[in-house]
Amino acid sequence: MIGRHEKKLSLSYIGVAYAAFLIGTFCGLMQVFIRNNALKLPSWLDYYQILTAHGVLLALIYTTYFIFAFFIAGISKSIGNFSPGVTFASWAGFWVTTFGTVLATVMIISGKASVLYTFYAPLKASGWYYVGLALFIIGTWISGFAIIGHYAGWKKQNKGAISPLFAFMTVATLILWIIACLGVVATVVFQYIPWAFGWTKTINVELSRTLFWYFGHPLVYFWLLPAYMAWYVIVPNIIGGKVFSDSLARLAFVLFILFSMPVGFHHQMVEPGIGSFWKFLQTVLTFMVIIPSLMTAFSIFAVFETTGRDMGAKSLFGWFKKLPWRDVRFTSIFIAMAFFIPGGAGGIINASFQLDEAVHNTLWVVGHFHITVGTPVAMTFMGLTFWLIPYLTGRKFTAALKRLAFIQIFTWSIGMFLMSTSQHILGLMGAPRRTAYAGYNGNPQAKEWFDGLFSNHVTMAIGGSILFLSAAILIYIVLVSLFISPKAEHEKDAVQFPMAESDVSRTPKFLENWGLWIGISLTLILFAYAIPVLHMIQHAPPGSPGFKTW
Ligand code: HAS
Ligand code: CU
Repeated sequence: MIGRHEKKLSLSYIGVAYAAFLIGTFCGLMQVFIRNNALKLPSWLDYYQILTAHGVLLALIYTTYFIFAFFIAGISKSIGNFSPGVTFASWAGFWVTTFGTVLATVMIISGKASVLYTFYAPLKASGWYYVGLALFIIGTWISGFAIIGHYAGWKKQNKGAISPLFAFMTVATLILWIIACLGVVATVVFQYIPWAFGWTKTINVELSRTLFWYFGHPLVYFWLLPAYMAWYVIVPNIIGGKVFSDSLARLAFVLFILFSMPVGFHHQMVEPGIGSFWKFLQTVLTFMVIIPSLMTAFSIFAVFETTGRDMGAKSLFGWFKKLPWRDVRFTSIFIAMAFFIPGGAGGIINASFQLDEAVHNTLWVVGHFHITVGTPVAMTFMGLTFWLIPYLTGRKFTAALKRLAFIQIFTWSIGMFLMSTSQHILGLMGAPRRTAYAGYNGNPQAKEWFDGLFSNHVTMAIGGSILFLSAAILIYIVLVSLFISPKAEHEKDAVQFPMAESDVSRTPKFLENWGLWIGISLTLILFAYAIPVLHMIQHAPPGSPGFKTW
């Protein structure tokens, strides 16, 4: 049984997550209409302010809060409830993170931080915005260490035993997050804050971008890995099977710890000031980090097929029909996975040194992240929401809610398909990203390019509107399952946390040798970053003053 505090913590994280989701998706709706020239904003609101809010609230706040909700509920299920110390630290972490979130959001809404979610220097926000970001991260560290401490306590009591898969994956994801954040904390604390408050006059732009992307790439795996946890550990239970291979799943997560960090230059391919050797090296390492995703794809197909065959499927693809299509907890996540096939392929295109020249800074990249974080990750979180909230509140997920959930995931899929396809195609035609301005100064020839079925801003706006409709339905489902739906009276009606069995009998012990993996990870980071970063500091051009372009 989940404890009272774990339940409250998890629900508090979910509450903030969905508040951010509501405001964030509304900002997204406004954006597609501005780019379509159909919406003029009032003078106190501008495109870049909304774009910043959209990115920060959805990519950073919604994801992080949902992830912690999932971790806390799942870890208490897999290795038991928190001790008083862990509970106290978890609440402290929640409040520090939330204080940082509120501070940063207030700065964005008051128009003092329209610097987008990547906050590239020399754009300069109010110093309090960066303080908010720093507190946000420090809060997640406190919560993260609390969970790791809980895990360490379990290990001590179960000497020599291999930890349950869910707990292992939680710890791996948190280790990745903590190592990744070192870069963003370094730039925010030592570069942005002194500069924004006027204690230093200039900033080393190249260094700040490099420290940001050292964090920015593993950030995407901090979003992805909890979704993978659902794919590895939750989905097999829902379809009536078992984890395909415990060792394979653990190895995939270890590979993410090793190869997520030393690859940030693939976001800086076109930047001067980084030698092409170092860019190429990080390109190669980027291709290494694709491997655990391919292993995941293999493992998912394997679990679908073996489970289907156990249920009596005979022909080559007969197992496909045995999947529980009427269970929205499954169908939502299946669609999420399907979106990740083109999403991942697009990532491989971006990571290819030369091809990135064609797509960098275009709407293509925006299309890419809407079919990575915006669907595979977000829709997995939606699929989890459908049972996680009822599990925590003890309420029922009624037949009416199930029907609504199907409408919600289908509208999200259609909206995202329309929007992201047009974003990819528009991007290939050269439509820029990070800009409110979408045409080419009325150049008639340019207009023609943008008139195809999928290559125009109208399709993008239709997609965006369907997405907002879907978001509104989801918020309704969340509110009903939080406050209104009837309580499950009998134990058998109560919604369960579906966690699949995982056979650890053949799992090698060294996979849990965290010291080894952290050591190799840090070595790879030094190898990929030490020399180019040293060059950036030694041969830095004069630093840049700040600019407020909005
Ligand atoms: Fe990315 C830019 C490269 C994955 C998010 N990425 C971004 C940005 C974001 C983002 C937010 O190299 C924009 C940042 C900004 O604002 O500037 N990305 C990659 C690569 C991968 C990748 C190589 N990205 C992600 C994930 C994200 C994400 C995951 C979020 C969660 N990305 C890049 C690059 C850029 C970039 C460059 C910079 C571009 C530029 O110029 O600025 C890989 O990790 C992808 C590997 C994935 C696969 C897919 C495996 C498939 C699976 C599903 C199986 C499905 C099944 C269902 C079984 C190889 C696991 C069966 C269903 C049936 C229908 C049959
Ligand atoms: Cu990346």
